[in-house]
Amino acid sequence: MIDADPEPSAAGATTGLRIDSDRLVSRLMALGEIGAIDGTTGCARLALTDEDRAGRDLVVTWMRDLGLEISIDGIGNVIATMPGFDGVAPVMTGSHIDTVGTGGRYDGNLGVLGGLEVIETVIAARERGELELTRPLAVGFFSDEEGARFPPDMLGSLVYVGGMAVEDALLIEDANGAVFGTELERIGYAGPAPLPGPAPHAFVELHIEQGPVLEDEDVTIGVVEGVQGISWTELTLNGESCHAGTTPMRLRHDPGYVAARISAQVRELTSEFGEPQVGTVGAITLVPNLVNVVPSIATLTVDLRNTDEDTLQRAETKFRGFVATTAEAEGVGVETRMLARFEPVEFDEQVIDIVERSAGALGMSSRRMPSGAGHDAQMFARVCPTAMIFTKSVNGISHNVTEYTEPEDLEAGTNVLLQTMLILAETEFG
Ligand code: HGY
Ligand code: MN
Ligand code: MN
Repeated sequence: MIDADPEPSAAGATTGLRIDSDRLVSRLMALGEIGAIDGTTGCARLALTDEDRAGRDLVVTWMRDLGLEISIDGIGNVIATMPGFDGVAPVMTGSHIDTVGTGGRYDGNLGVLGGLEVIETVIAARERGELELTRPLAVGFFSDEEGARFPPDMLGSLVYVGGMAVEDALLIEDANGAVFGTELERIGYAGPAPLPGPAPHAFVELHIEQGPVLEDEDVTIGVVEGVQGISWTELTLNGESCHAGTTPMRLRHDPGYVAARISAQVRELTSEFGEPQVGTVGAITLVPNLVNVVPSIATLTVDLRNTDEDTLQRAETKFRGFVATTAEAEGVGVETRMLARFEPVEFDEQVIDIVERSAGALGMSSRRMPSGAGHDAQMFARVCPTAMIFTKSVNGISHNVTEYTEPEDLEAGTNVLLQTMLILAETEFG
């Protein structure tokens, strides 16, 4: 039994146990080689691609080597649990190993491999008789967290917690018409485990911050209190293609012009609303995309986020009004498709407090903060006490091949995860 003092002593939290950071970093580098982008330290493992399959196979091998019980469910989530606890609800950690197209080696991967490292450390301590647990620890990776290929993001964990029927999720198509369920079968990860999945005792996710705050303030650990609201919209603007030289401006119905105006307005809207409002037009495609042809179609995506739901709704209303007015003035038709919409999420105060005290007990500086990015933890917050741990991102960069986190910060975050999971295993929630 760990000296299960939920008040970890300053000497070293609940136990002097520490992770093996060399082993953690070597696994992160090995996984990062799968889908590696030539000439960079980045990698591309879009959900359900061959690269994603290869990454999954590697991590599942590591899970099996530890003797963990592995479940794969109907949306492709993989959860590995310490055996021998007769179905007692686990303390679960995890994240994702799919990446965006210009991804780094740490986004999501740290949460999965950090969780695996914690479990390996705990298994060894138990074998040495230094530790007893009343609850198992589990680590998972959840399908299609990025949503970059199959929107919405956090799809696997959303289905796991019952936020979307698996039947509906399996029908989602990517931009080329590939179907989620078909791709999942193709890579061999359509599993038998039931959905929604069983709620864990508690869930805590380790993740890189992906922003500049911890580095700017030189704080080691982010104690994440919640996740901001997310609104993803896809717009298809239908105009009329014509000759770029012969067609007078007054006769044009140019969706490319409307798309450009929308993109500029999204930026202006964030200035008008002020922080923390953010807005991004990440994808614009024109058809036929030729120098001397006024486009017939423009497709673009708009990502709006805010920590406050009412403000996010006001931003959506303002943006939609602008789209309607601008398109009408140009004689361009508009088709709208919501790709993702999640309200802001607040994490559990007790778990937040345990993360904060674990960092303090390990002598690490920490600060409370919201998450600007979406994470699988925001879905688990629907079914169990949940919070997150952030560790620094160099230059605050992520979703970029130069994404980097120093080894000592990878180690710090994973040791806080270790302590937090051990305390959660001994904590009963009201
Ligand atoms: O988009 C996000 O916030 C996350 O990276 N899926
Ligand atoms: Mn992530
Ligand atoms: Mn990401």
